Amino acid sequence: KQDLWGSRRGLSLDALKRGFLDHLRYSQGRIPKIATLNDQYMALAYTVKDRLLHRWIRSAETYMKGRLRAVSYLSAEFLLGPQLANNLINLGIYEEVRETFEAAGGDWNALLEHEPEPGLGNGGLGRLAACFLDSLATLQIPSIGYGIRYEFGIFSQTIQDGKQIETTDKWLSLGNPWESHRPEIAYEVKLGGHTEHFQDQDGRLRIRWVPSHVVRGVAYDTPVLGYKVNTCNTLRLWKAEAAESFDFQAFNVGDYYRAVEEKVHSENLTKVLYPNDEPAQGKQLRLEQQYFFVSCSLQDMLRICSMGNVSATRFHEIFSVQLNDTHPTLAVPELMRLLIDEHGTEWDEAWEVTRKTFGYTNHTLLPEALEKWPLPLFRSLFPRHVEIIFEINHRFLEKVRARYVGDEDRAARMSLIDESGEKYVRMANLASVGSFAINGVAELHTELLKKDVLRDFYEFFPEKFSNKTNGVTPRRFLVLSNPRLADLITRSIGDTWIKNLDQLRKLEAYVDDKDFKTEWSHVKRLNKTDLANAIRNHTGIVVDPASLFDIQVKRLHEYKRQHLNVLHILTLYSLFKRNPDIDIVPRTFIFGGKAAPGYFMAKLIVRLITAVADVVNNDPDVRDRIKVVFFPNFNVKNSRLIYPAADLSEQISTAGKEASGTGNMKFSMNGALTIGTLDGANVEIREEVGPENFFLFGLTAEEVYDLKSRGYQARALYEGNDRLKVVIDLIASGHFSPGDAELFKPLVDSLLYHDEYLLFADYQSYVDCQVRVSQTYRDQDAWARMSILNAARMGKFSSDRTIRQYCDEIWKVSPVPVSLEN
Ligand code: DL6
Repeated sequence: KQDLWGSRRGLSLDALKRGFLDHLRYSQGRIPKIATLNDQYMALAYTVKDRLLHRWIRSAETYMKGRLRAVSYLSAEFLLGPQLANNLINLGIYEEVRETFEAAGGDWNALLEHEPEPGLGNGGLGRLAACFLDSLATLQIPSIGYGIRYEFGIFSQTIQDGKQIETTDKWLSLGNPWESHRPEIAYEVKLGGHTEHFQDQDGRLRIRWVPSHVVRGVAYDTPVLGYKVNTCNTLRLWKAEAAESFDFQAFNVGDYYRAVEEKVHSENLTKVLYPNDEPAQGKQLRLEQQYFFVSCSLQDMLRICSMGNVSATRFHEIFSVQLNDTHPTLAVPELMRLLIDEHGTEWDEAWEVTRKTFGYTNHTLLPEALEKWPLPLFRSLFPRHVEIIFEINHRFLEKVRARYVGDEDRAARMSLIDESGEKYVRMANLASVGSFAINGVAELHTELLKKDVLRDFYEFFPEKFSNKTNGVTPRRFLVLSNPRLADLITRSIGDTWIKNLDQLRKLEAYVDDKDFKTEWSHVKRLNKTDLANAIRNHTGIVVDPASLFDIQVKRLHEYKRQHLNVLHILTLYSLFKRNPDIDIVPRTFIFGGKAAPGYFMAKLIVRLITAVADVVNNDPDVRDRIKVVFFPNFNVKNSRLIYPAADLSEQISTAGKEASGTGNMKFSMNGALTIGTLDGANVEIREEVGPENFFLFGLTAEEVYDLKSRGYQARALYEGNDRLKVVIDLIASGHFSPGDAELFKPLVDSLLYHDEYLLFADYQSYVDCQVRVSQTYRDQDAWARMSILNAARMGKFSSDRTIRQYCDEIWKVSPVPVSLEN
């Protein structure tokens, strides 16, 4: 027995080896001699998962015993990234396992490369949710993440003939060793139909929802281990299945195909993650997804309450539920429905419970990204919820009208229903009314929410609002991604920084230490060489690791202004064309990121980057002094090569548009310097690292607002700036699109005649700032100093700090250590 336990639980190399060989034999049915890379990966993953499950069971037992208050994080996206290395790091056995695997002749890098990326998110919002799970477990907070088990995650991107091509992401095709299917944890989710009023045995008026369609949600659990603690929490993702595998009536009359149609329709529900930046209206399936996962999750939480003999009316005492943006907002009327219709709770009490349960995090200031759903669609899917929303709205607007007598405009703005034309359900209003706490994700963002997007709500209930600046986990984004730098830091200041990132401040003592600086720069050079090799493998482009690596990786969006970066590249290019001998600091411009498949302008920007790369990289006048690369399929997995290799991080969104950004934090943590606007969390990063260690340019959010209200004329700026004119004319001339001079016309026209995101207004300031970047880079010693100071001052941007603030100020939950002893 001891032996068996050893191979399942032990952390000694001997126990791990036995576990691995057992899984190879009994889970994969292979002997080492003929094991494929996939067999090796699966066997090692199962070996690690055994250790996780041991901790998971102990965590569940501890939580159950104490009837503890827990956090439930509802998110339509969890962008986890590969699990194996992260779990080994959190177990504290990464190095030993790597060495042993390699000593036995295994190819460790190939093994890590083999692991598919669970791309269950679009970008920042989904990755933030994954960082939060890591921090919650590391801080030993009882918590559960609830989301959707998409069969296909975010699409894979390839670049063909310079264009983005999307292919489906078949992340489950080789099996997923990390998840546990829990067929016994399943719930029915109703859709469509109508409601009926009836009297119950006690003569009370009740409402029953008679659906037209029922889907089953089945749980798939992934263990989430904290760093060097025994806490192992759960990420529970729901998969849709048919409630009945056949419509027997249809089957009986011989209509076999109609019978399976129902099954196919149900299973479609969790087939695919929708890319954001696409208009949501009309996407019925997406709305169904949102309801599906919140209904399963709330039913699950109510089951957990009843298992602990806690009545439904004490739900809010057991669970603090965070809505990650508005996607899970149907949880508000759904909890009301479950309490009133299924648990017989009176309205007032149900509302009290609901209001005390939810917190709402807003992640966007872009008006077009604020979700609203056509009322007719909403009613056709959720007839009961519409009744509940109308009642919430009625009671809420009574209070608004009582406070602001005669201010009908305000009432119309705050209404949960947009009635200005076609009727819509406003999800941000519903989330704001149905939550006890509302937060933005960076100081500036929260201020702008209060001043603009949610201003009426801030005036109505100011006490609900607070800021929680985002953070990222240093385990994945430093320890795992940048082992060389992590090792240098640990050798210098010890390893306490991994759990307490403020400790990085101790690095400041080394900024004038010559040897340390040499080592710091050496690490960067090695990381750049790794990235240069990957670039050559993926794109065929050869880049020089001695050049300044200037990197912009993030989703493609006009507000993020990848095309402003291109305008700078073309400014340098035109200098080379005028004087090929000009002395310019060699740079490699690296882009990465996906464009939403239906976002024409974003895809055109990808096209422009690759077209510029083709010309610039091959122009003899440039003589390889600048290179442009579009790194395909940027994701969590390959970000491991990218953040550690950056000299310069591009954070150049129009001020007031980026809610926070988290890439900005990942770059600085890895010693990149930032060129950026005063937008999102850039503002706080600059405050922390010091203005002298940050390359600032551009208009402030207030100046953007003023300029727009004065009437912005982009064309006048173009006419008045010779350099800008040369660059725009070069694009417009067809220089980068031989045979199709009109290719970039939509982009050029949108800049000349509209320039919504003020590229022209910020152009000169950006180009001037880039000159300062180059001048600084010429002094490698000064650059290394600034790089060290950036990393040293990143303590604030650990997601551990963010989660601590959520725990103390919103969720009111405390750590619960888990012991492995019974
Ligand atoms: O809060 C996480 C992340 C921020 O860092 C980004 O600035 C913001 O753009 C992103 N927001 C979204 C919005 N999606 N929706 N809704 O992804 O959130």
